Amino acid sequence: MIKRVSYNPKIDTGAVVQQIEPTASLPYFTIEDGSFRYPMNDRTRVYGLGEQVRGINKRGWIYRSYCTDEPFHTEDKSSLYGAHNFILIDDGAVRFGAFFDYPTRITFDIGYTDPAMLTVTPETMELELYIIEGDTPTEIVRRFRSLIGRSYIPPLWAFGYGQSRWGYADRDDIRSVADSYRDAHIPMDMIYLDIDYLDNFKDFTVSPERFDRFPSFVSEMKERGLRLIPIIDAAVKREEGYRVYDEGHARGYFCKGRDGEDYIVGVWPGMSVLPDFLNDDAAAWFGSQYRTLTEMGIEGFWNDMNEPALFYSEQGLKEAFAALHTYEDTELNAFTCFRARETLNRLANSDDDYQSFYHRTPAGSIRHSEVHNLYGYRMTKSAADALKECRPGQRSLLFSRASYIGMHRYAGIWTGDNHSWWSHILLLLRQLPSMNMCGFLYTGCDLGGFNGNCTRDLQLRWMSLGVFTPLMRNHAAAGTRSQEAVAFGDTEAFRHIIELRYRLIPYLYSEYMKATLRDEMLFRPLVFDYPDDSRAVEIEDQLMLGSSLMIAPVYVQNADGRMVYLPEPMTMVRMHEDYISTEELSSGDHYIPVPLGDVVFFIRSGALMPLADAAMTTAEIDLDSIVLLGTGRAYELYADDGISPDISEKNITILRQHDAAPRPAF
Ligand code: MIG
Repeated sequence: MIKRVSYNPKIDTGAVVQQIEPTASLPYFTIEDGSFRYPMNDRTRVYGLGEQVRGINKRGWIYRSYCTDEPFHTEDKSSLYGAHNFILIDDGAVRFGAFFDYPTRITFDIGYTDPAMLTVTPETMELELYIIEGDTPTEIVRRFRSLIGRSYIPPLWAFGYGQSRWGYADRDDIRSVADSYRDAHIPMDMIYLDIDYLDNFKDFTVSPERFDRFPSFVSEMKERGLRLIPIIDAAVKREEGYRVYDEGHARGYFCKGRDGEDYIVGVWPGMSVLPDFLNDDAAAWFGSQYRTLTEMGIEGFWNDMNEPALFYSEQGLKEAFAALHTYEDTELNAFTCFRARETLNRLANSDDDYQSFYHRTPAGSIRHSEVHNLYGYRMTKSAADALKECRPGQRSLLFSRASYIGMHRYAGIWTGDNHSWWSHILLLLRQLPSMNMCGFLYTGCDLGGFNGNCTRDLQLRWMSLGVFTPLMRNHAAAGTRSQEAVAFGDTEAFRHIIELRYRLIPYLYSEYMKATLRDEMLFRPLVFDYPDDSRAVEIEDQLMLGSSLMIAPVYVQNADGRMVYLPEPMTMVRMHEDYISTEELSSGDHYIPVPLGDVVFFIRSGALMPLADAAMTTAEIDLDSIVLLGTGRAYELYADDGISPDISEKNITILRQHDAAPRPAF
């Protein structure tokens, strides 16, 4: 059962696809001082909130949905790039989900102020609240997911491995990345282009010096089995004579300041304007610009800086310089010195700016700060809508940094600027099920860490988790140590791990498509599958993956293995170099040795999983090579052409152990 309580929101966020008649009474919560309150007992667990800091059970902290370009994903933060306002409350006796469909800042105090109180505080009461009931967390999530609509369907090739780095400066850099992987016999499907490919950071341009004759470069790479995936930033450079700016400006498609003029912000290209993605015409116009690149052979994109991230605004900068002048020739003491320094730091992503520009929405002019969390969503929807037109009959790869629930129907997300820290392996693990609850299935993080310097062991361990995430991409910030699979000397261990990824793709693709068709989670906390197991409740460093697997990655430096809890007897699968071996284990606790470079995972009792031969690209994966591992009898393999937009249960074939397997083709 889903109940909707409506508090007359200003605009339709577009999160929900089902029509639900509003009910008058509010179940479970009481309202006090503009907050929704729910008393928690000792056993209450709270899940959800998607891309956030901290654990799978969110209890014991205060979280804020406010799309933020946050470069430090530490546990003292409250907001990252996404705004995913779904929580699932389970206290044993009472179980329900709550989705606060609200386009701007909303706070979830989950036992932070009062350990026994859950308090949800939106800025204003103008929201839709959906209460989702069900007997189990799995059922509640399924109902919620049917409320918000089917998740984005990536092409098969998007399950391949991708190499990225901010700082690949020109065609030769990209060629040498491709060559180095080929020479080391490491599979790969994609190379990403960061802002370096742009002409002066201008969207929908390609540097004529560094990437001239781009279309022929795109096809050269495609002949090698590699797709180039360029980045698109939200802001557009203000430069007369730059077609995208001129068109958008003439048609009034950029966000306006109080004076009715284009609001000027500073981002990568310098002084820039913000496309008004909440205006349908402006959004359609921006989306149509992607055609410039699809016509050059591009089939996928990543959308960045769409919180929107602002370095400064023209106005803010003026004020800051004026303020700094007042300190000139004065003797700075501790306080004034810090204040002076803060004057510049405060310029980025400032609330003053978010309150100073406006969108022309179907519901009239709305101040950005009132719809902040929809900006990245609408940018990415504009791209998805346009890609459907530009590339008819074909899926595209698309993922975004900022997001709101609803965007999951159009694209995936990556988890932004993490660090080369061991703790961020675990952070990804914990974000995965939470993002899945909110509909985001195509996800992954910058493997090896974005900021900071990676080490060989960190990258190997991180990739050993990355082989399981739909988006498997190695990405790093400019100026950091190289962390490609070929960057640490001995490449063999990396080759084995990335080859394992390609061997797993029939499983990952099948589970992804089934989860999409059936509104299920790909990654689940153990307690969702073993609700009566009191140990499973506490486990936050292992996950269920799809119908057959459990994963338990190593995330501690210098560890040679780890403790793993098996809620039931399982088949342990070990990849050691090129060899796959299996071993039956009893339920309970086991110390599992996992030498660096080995990958270990577990198959549930009575389940099977397909494993194919390794391949150099997704196009070369041979389903005829599939072997079935595990103790089950049958496996539902999903296989289609990997490109057509429509997916269907009809594409499922049952593979049986000991039968001659049917041979569908990708
Ligand atoms: O201000 O395009 O999260 O992946 O490499 C940094 C440069 C802008 C942030 C993205 C990151 C990307 C970087 N971008």
